[in-house]
Amino acid sequence: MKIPTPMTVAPLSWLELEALTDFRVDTVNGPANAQARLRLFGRAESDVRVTLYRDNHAWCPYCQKVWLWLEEKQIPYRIEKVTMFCYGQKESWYKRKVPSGMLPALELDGRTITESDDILIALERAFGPLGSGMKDPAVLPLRQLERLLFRAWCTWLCYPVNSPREERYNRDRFVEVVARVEDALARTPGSYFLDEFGTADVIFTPYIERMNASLYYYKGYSLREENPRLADWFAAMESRPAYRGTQSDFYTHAHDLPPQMGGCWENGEPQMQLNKARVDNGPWPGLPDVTYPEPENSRVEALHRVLKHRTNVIRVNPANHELFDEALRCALTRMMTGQACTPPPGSDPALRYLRDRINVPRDMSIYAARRLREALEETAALAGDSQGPVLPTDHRRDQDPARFAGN
Ligand SMILES: N[C@@H](CCC(=O)N[C@@H](CS)C(=O)NCC(=O)O)C(=O)O
Repeated sequence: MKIPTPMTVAPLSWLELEALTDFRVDTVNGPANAQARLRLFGRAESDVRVTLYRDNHAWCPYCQKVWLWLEEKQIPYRIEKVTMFCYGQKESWYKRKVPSGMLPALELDGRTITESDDILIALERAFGPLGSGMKDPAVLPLRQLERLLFRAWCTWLCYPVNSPREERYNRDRFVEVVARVEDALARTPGSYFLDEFGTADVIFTPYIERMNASLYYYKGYSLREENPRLADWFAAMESRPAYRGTQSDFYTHAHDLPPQMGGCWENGEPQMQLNKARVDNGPWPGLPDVTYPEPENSRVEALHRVLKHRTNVIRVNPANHELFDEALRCALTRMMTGQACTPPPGSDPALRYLRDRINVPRDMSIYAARRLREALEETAALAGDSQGPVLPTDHRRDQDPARFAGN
């Protein structure tokens, strides 16, 4: 008996796809977003005293700390984006400004400041603290605790071990420090580190987010699910639009961390294997990288972002451009209509090449990225099971911003 092939539809044209999205975002005065080059929060451009130099990929944790602070305080600022070493060549104009090339840097009334802590201290002097400030006696021990947690995380994640015993030891040391973080959070009635949201929360955010992602993926340990106070803290952070705009996802962190950290080491345990497969291949709904409800416009956001950059997205794909053009329209047709659309034969690795390179929040928000990855994967599966080229772990020059010039 002949097995009936599922009904599939023809791909929509680019014009038809364009008609399906009305996504608009005010990058200057709207919610925090990774695309903005200027943030005014309703103020005049002449009020801008600050320029933040941060990485193109919206990946750098120390940049996220300053970014979040500026967003929470609603300080008007400009954004200049710089390439990190592992993605490509550092811009020479930036090296003239900051010879080490390190990020972030900030210009405040024409004075250049580096080192994220010094930047926050200078910003506090100019604009007042965010809740309790950097040198507040309640904040200082929390800043130390954050560094302790950071070191315990690095020791567990970023060094190879010689035995399961050593692996367990590193895990136990990390879990001990997490228990101290839980105690610190338990000391206040609310969900934040102190009575009200402030600097301490901003300082913990970048690395707790990266710990949550990397330990889930490389160690099978779910920071957010195994620690109730941290779960509450995450949920409280996710209620803040400023955080949502800077928030990344498991997929992005799992693949962006190794080149930055000099390697992330899998422990090979069954839970780790399950988590890794799920982050890489789905199903993505329900992953503990995000818990606020999906916004209604996640698909139109994803479509809008692909349409905006489609020329480059097609140009940098290793596949034949015509083949990928059609395959990509198939995936977008599926995402927008829910109907299967069979892509041309041989386009499966090209679709997965893109699936593997959607970066949150650089390209789009968490839920938009999930929808797009899902559509790319489901569409690729109709053509075959060939994967794209394996993602490099010692650099990410496949993401060199120079290849996307004009974006
Ligand atoms: N202590 C510095 C650390 C900054 C830092 O390590 N920045 C990294 C990115 S996360 C960097 O700029 N590395 C150079 C590069 O990758 O291009 C701070 O707090 O600002």
